[in-house]
Amino acid sequence: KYFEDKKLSIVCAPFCGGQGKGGVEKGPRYFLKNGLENDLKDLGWNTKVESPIDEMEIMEKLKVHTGTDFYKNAKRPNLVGEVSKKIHDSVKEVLSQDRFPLTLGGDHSIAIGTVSAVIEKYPDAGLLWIDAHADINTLESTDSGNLHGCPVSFLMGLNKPEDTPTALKWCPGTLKPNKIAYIGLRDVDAAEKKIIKDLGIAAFSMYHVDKYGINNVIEMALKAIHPNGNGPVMCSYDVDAVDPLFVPATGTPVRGGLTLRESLFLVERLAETGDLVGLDIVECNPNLAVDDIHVTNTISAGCAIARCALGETLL
Ligand code: 5AB
Ligand code: MN
Ligand code: MN
Ligand code: MN
Repeated sequence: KYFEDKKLSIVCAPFCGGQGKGGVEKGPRYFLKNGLENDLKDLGWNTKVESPIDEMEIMEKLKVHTGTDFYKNAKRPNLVGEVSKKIHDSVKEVLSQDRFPLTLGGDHSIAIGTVSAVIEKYPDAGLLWIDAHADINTLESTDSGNLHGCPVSFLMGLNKPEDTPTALKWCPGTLKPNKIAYIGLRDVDAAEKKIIKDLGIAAFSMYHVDKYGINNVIEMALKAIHPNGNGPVMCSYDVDAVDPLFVPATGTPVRGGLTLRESLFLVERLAETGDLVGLDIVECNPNLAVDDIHVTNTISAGCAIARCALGETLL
C-alpha cells in the first residue's frame, strides 16, 4: 500500500490554454476557498500546497500565444508544453518526498504533466481516465485544435516525432494501451473511436455503466490495467464525467453522465484498494455557471471527489 504516512501535496494548476474558455484557471482557487485543504487535514493528511505556475504570468503569455502559437491545427502547443512540463516537475518533486500528488486544474492538458510524472515514479502504474471524452486526439485528428482533447495521445506517444511541437517533446509518451482504462465516455470523436479500437484500449462508456453498474465497471477497469489484481493506479478525473445536473460549470458538458453517487463511489472504491498514487481533478470553470448555485454544486462535487478518493467514507 502507498502513502501510509499520509502526506499529500495539493498541486495547483491554474491553466486554461488547452482550450478556449476563460475561467477554468480559477479551479484551484475555488477548491481551496471551499476549504479543501482543511477537509483533507481532517481526514488525517499532512498537507502542503504547491504553485508551480504563476497564474498572472501565464495569463499574460496567453494573450501573446493566442493567435501566434500554432502547430498545424493545434492551439498554443508551446504554452501547453511549457506549463505541463512545470506541472510534471512539481508532481515529480512531490512524489520524491513521498507525498501524494493531488493536482487541481485547470484544463485537462495539464495531465500531460501529472500522468507522465507518476509513470516515471511508478513505471507499472495504470491510468484511469474518468471523462465524458476520450482526450486521445492526435495533432492530425483534432478538429477543434484544443489540446485538452489530446493529452492521452501525448502520454501514449501517438504523435510522430515530426508531428510533435518542440515544447512537448519532453513528454516520454511511454503509456501502453493495456495500462489505461476509460470510464464515463459518451462524446467520443470518430477518429478517437478508431484509435481506441485499433489499440484495444479498455473503454467503459455510459452504456457500460448502465448495463453492468458502476461497481462492476470499476472492477473491470482495474482488472484491465492490472490483470494480476493490484498495482499503482493514477486517476485523472475530468468533472465533466459527472452529469451536468450535478456539475454544470464545466467547459464541455455532455448530458447523460454519471450520477453524483456513481461519481463518488468510483473514488471511494479506489481509496479502498489502497493503490491510488495520484489524482487530478480538472475542468471546473466557475465562469460558465449561470448562477451561484451552479458554482457551489460544481466546486462541492469536485471537493467531494477529492475527499472520497483520499479516504472519506459515509460510515
Ligand atoms: B476534455 C473534443 N473531443 O477534441 C475535442 O474536456 C472535446 O478535457 C475535448 O475532456 C474535450 O475538442 C476535452 C470535441
Ligand atoms: Mn521526466
Ligand atoms: Mn471531458
Ligand atoms: Mn478531459
